[in-house]
Parts: sequence; C-alpha cells; structure tokens
Amino acid sequence: MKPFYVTTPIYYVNDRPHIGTAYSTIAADVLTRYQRLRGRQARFLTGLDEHGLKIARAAEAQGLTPQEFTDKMQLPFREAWQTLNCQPDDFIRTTEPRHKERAQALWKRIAERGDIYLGEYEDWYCVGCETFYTEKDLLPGNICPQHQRPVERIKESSYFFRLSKYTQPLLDFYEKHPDFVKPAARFNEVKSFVREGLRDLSVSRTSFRWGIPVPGDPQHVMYVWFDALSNYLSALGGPEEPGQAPLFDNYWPPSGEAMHIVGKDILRFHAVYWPAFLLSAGLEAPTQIWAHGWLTVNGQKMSKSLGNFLHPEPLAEVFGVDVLRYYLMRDMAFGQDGDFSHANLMARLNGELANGLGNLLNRVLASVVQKSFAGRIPVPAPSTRTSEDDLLQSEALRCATAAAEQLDHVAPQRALEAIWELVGAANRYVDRTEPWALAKRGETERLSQVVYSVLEVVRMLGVMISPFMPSKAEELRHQLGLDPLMATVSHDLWPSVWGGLPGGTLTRPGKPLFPRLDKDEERAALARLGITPDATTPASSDQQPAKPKAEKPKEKSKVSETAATENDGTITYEDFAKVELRVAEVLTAERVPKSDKLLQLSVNAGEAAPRQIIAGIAQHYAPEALVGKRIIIVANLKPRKLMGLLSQGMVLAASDDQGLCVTTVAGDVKPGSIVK
Ligand code: ME8
Repeated sequence: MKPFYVTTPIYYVNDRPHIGTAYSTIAADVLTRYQRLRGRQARFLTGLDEHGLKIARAAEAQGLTPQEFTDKMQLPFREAWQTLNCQPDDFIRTTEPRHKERAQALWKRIAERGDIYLGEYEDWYCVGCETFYTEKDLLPGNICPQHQRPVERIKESSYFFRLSKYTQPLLDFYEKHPDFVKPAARFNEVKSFVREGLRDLSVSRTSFRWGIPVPGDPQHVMYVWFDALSNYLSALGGPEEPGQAPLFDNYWPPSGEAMHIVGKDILRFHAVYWPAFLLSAGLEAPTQIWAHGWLTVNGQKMSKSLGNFLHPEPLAEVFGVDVLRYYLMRDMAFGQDGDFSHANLMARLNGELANGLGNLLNRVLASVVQKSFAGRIPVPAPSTRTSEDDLLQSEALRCATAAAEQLDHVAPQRALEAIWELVGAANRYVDRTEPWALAKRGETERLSQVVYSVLEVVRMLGVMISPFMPSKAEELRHQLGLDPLMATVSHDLWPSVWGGLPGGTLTRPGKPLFPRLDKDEERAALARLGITPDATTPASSDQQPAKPKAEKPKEKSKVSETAATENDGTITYEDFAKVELRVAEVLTAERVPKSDKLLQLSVNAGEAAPRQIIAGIAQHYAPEALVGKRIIIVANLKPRKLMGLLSQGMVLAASDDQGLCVTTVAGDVKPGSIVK
C-alpha cells in the first residue's frame, strides 16, 4: 500500500481556532489514525498561513511587527490541536526558512518552464479573501460576496502565471483522474469553471513587503496563495530531485498518496491553481482533494459581526475531548454543510455514547463478570453457542467491514453509523439473552458464552472507535484488561476475525465511559459555556452560539385589522406570520405517568438546549416510534403546564376518523428551520 499523506488547510494565523478549523483538523487526525490502524504508513500535516496583507494589517493594528504577531498567534493553534488530541507529524509555518526556500524553488521551476511573465495588474482585491475579483463577481456597490465588505482597487506591476495555457491540460487531467475532487458534485462545479476558460493569474505583489521575495526580483513578494499552496511540498522538503528529500520521495505521488482536506470555500485554489502549478513544474498533482461542507452554529453562520465564533476548547472541557470529536464526525455528513447544535451534541452523548456504548460495556463487565467469573473474561463454552451468537458474530464482522469501507471513502459519519449498528445489535443481544438471569439460575456455561460474545464485540468496538475517540478507546481496553493499541506498519489491526479477546484476562472495571447528563447537568453544562438558563440566549457574545433567527412576527398593519374585523373566515399574511412554525427533531419521548393521552417529548428545535413539549398523542403513538422524527411545532405558543409539566410549544398533527398523524417533513431539513 502506498504511504498516505493527509493535510489540512494552513489556517490564517490572525484568527483563533474555532469549530470550523477544528473540524478539518479532527477529520485529518481521524483519517491518519485509521490508516495507521490498517498498518499503513501515514503522515499528517497542518500549519499556518502567515504572510499577506491581511496578516500585515492585523499585526499593525496590534502595534506588533508581522513576525512578532505571527509568533504570538501560532500558540493558540498548537495548543488547541493538542487539547483536541490531534497529533500532526508536522506543523508548518510559512515564515519558516525551510518553507521560504522550497516555495522559491517551486517558483523557479515554473519560471524555467516559461510560465511566469512580468505584466501589470489592475482589479478589485479583497484583503479578507486575499484574492482578486472581477466586477461581475462582486455584489452591487463593489462588495466582496464572501466578506460582505468593500473591495479595494489595486493596480501594480505583477508577475503572472500562464494559467490560461493550462485550461485544456487541466480538463485532460480531470478526465484521467475521475476521483480527483470529492464530493463528485463539487468536482462538476470545478470542471464547469475551468471549461469557461481560465485567465492568467497574478502571482506577485509590490504594494506590501510581508511575503516571500520573488527569486531574482525582490521588489516583488509572492502572491500569498502561491506561497501557501506550496506548503504541502515544502513540509516534505520538496520540490526536490529524487534522492534529495526522503519525505518528498516517499509521500508525494507517484510513490505516495496525497490527500488535501479543505473546506468548500477554498476548493478552487486547490483543484485549479494548485494542479496547474504542479503540471507546469513537472510534478505530480495530489491524489485527491476532499472539500468538506460548511458548519453553522445553532442554525447561524459564524461571523465576526455576530461574535458567535464557537471555540473548541471550552466545549472539550465541558463535554470531553472525545465526545466533541465524536459529535463533529457523527453529526455532519462529511461533504455536506452541517450545523453544530449543543442540543444535538448532548442528545448524542446521552443516547449513543452513554446509553449505547457505555452501557453495553457496563451492563456485563461491572456485575456479571465480577460476580460469576471472579473478574476474568470467561473462556466460552462452544457447546452452548446458539443462533443468537452466530448472528451477533456475523453482524460484528459485517459492521466492521462496512465501517472500514466508509472510512476508506472518507465518510466518517457513515462509518460511525455502521459501528453504532453493532452497538445496537449487541445491546439487543444482551436484552434477549439476559445474562443476569443466567447468572441467577447458575447457568454458568451458557453465561460464559454470552459474556464472551458481548465483550468480544466491545473489544472490536474499541478498535473501531479509536481513530475517533482515542482516549475513550484506551479507557475501554483498559477496563477489558487489554494493553493499549499499538499501530505498526504492515500490521492491520482492524477487526476481521472473531475471537481476539483472550479468555482468562483479568478485567479492570472502572467509571462509566460516558457519564449521562440529566436535565440539571445539561443546564449546568450550558451555563458553564455561558449560555443563560433559558438556554436560548447567549450570555456573552464571544464564545456563544446565538439563537437561530426567528422570523419576527410582523407588526399588525391596518390591512390586517380590517381583515380581522370583516370576519369572512380568511386571515391576512400578517396574521399567519405571527405563528412561528419550526422543524424539530424528537430526541426522547415518554409517557406521562397517570395519563393515557399525554406524551412528554424533548425536541431539538435548533436552539441551544432541547425544549420540552407535552403532546396529547399517546393514544396514537408508541413513544419510541417518534424518536428521530422531524416534526413541526408551534414554537412561539405561550408555555403552559399540563399535569404539572411545562409544555414549551405544540406539535402539529392531522386527524381523521381513522386516527391521528403527526406532521413531519419529507426532506432532510435542519432542526430549527422555519416552516411557512
Ligand atoms: O483559507 N465550517 O485559511 P482559513 C467548516 N489560509 N470548515 C471551516 C469553517 C466552517 N464554518 N470555517 C473554516 C485559508 N473552516 C487559507 C488556506 S491552504 C493552502 C490556505 C476550515 O484560516 C475549512 O477547512 O480561512 C476552510 O477551508 C479553512 O478552515 C479556512 O481556513
């Protein structure tokens, strides 16, 4: 297998790490850990983009030199990745001499091919994006579409890269490498952009000094994107002649496989400019560019003006590093946009982690193994095996294969889905085989088989979750009495055969893997994050997610008053707009004691904390049938108490003489979305 090289974008050093940059970094860490587990040689690079006008201006605003500024600002990144247990093999800064030298080497190779020439450039420049825009790409008033800020007119002498020459070679390259960009839909966007024809690209600046000098013409500094993209090679010591840079020889194609993980915002730079530079320099392009989606926070875009950047460290402190890593990889489909929601995180923690995996380990290890087998993993008695055991074993192997396939295709969320199918199957197996009852009846032989089956599944799960939750995986192995996993090259540790758990091992049962949060603890967790007790309004503007924007009920207009008094049975739009209808996901549902009509629901309506709704639908729905459904609620109904329980909204349902159906949405609409 070819050595695997995975990179994140190098982040602009003027920001602090937030949940978006953490997402890319955790994804790269998960993939690296997975590849290593499979016995593959893997290398993970991240780093910082430290040149350019944006950084120079940010430094100036703080009264620092750009170098002092970047030296200071790199620390939060290093610390955040360490906190999140992301373990890059290298952390590159574009101000390091090793990078400057190799970026210049790349420039020279391209210049020697005749693909760089001196010209003059004039166009609109957005400092936020560090990119030029033509008029047609701007919003009215010459506003940058990304940053919603005015762009600047810049005219200067500039070196150009002959990008136009690479229109056809790029299209040919895409044709030959159908998996170059993922997801496929984004690849189509890239191709249509290139098909329209490419303009030469300005690759140097003279209007500021904070950059890498252009070889042979130090009046110019390199365009920050030329500088930044070359980090993927310079961190390997490339470009270099064969034999001069071992890492480059080993990890860069054709001998290695290189994957760049990027957000969809910077796909064009990676899928168009970067391979064009490399084609020109006579170097191989990376194997794949994976453009993941964009994260919002509780339904809102993170932005400086809203002050709602969500930073990962406080979340890791309150919920745990592995819980945060799990949530980010589980909740968002990798190539699609997603929403970070505190309510969803807590629901997954309580449901999938605590009740699902944590409980599976605990329900057998804590009592049965200790009482019936003196704390040791039993040696199973094959004569007592039943079809239940065969089924669980085949399910375990099926799920392990499926999860690996998904990870091979960079679908971490689907891999976790497959892993949790096994968690569910094993919990159902425990429900059906009732080990505690076998213990009571003294059926020790059968019990040994049952306990072994469960704990062998737990062992497999421990391996499979380890790329996502490395510390919890070790804790789990420790409780099973196993040594830490040691990934070694050419040794595949992914579960593929049944029976890896040695009978007789002395277990070390400990604290629950994932403590469950009750309602008070959930509120306390949110309070620690600075979210006010009503769990919707942020207490401070820096850290906190804000309440999804509700459409304000419109002011009563004269027209609506007329309509109301005419009383012809119609209402105006203004009347209708007063009702705030939202999509909500049912997180839990239970019967209200002593009532045959009421169900107590906890729903995620896209807010910071779940809402409780008491609904009169118990005669029509079993509570478990509602969990996971996306229903429609009236969100601005005055809260009221029913049987002593506070109901914060109403569930919409349709009924006829046959019964009642709760209204759901047909598509995959985010919780919190407005219905109108
Ligand atoms: O673009 N959701 O740096 P940058 C998901 N220096 N991912 C997000 C995100 C969000 N809301 N916000 C940021 C740069 N990201 C250049 C890169 S590479 C040669 C140069 C992630 O600090 C995502 O990976 O603006 C995105 O592409 C990256 O951070 C942008 O980081």
